[in-house]
Amino acid sequence: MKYVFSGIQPSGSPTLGNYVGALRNWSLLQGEDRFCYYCVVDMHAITVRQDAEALKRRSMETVALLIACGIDPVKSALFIQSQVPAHAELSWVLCCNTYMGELSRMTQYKDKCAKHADNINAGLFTYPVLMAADILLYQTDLVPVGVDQKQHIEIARDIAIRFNNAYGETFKVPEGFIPKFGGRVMSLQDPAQKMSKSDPNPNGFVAIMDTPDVILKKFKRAVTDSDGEIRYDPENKPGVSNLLSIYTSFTDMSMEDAVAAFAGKGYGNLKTEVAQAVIDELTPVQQEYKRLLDDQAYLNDVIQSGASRAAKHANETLRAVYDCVGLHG
Ligand code: ATP
Ligand code: LTN
Repeated sequence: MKYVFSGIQPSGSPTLGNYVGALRNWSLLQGEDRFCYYCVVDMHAITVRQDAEALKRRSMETVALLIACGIDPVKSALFIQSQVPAHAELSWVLCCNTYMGELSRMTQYKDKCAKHADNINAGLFTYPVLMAADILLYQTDLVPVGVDQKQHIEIARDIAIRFNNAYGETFKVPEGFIPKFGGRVMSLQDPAQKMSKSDPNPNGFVAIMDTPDVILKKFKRAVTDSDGEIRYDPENKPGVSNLLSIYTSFTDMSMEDAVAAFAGKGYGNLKTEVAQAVIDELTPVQQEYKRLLDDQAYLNDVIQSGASRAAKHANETLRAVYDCVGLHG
């Protein structure tokens, strides 16, 4: 059996970037010979100040969204991080086996410090260790994420290798799973920046829950260039290339076929076609999400059963780790 693990923070409303870079693959990776653990990482979210009630509500909304995006809570374990204490427990042991130097090189840490200069807390610094604990608890083979998480997967691998060398084979060394196109969906307003749900300009991102009108409007306003030719060239034509790569992700077309289909057409046509492909796929997701939110009893059952399945596997690894380092547990 192969194991898949991934996590999403319940902060803000998820975007097309989250969908294409991660969520879509989460559902596609569910298969006969793989068991998937999908986690709403609320403990990661508190590295940035949160309103308590809003955080609880958004964690449940994120669970509903994951199911609406095709995650089957019977096939996979879908759970909330804070309900499985082994994550925090392993994180402490791993913190004692991680160097300050390697953590201070993390680009997400540097970015977040710049964004939240009034709250540079220790949790922001040890964030990648908690993420390594998430992954390593489940003897994970594959971690489906967007490009921005590559450095965090690398440090999780380094921590696993170092621990195995020091204490004997304890952890599987995980691999990242990053899509070829769509691993880094760019902002519609500034195609040099990644699309981010925390972008203060809402025209930069499309939220999965945006209405069809809003989605169309945001794509129509997308920044392109002035040469008028539709081709894939991320360096010289970042805006158009971003639209093309979103289009291929939503239509399952190859980049070659997509470029051929738009030959001789204008940017206006590209924008409306991309918007339509996105609307077609997101409409049923939105309907299912709304239906699920009305069924809190079902969502509660899902997270309780997800947490108990996850805890069983996580506690096995944690016991082995405690034994290695000499803790009683
Ligand atoms: P923000 O967009 O506010 O920076 P985040 O990066 O913290 O949010 P999460 O919700 O924690 O986002 O990310 C969930 C998954 O979505 C991760 O695997 C991440 O790599 C992926 N992801 C986030 N933004 C993008 C993007 N623009 N393109 C592709 N994948 C993305
Ligand atoms: N750091 C990730 C979210 C995350 C995650 C994980 C992803 C926390 N734990 C484990 C994959 C595996 C983010 O900010 N996108």
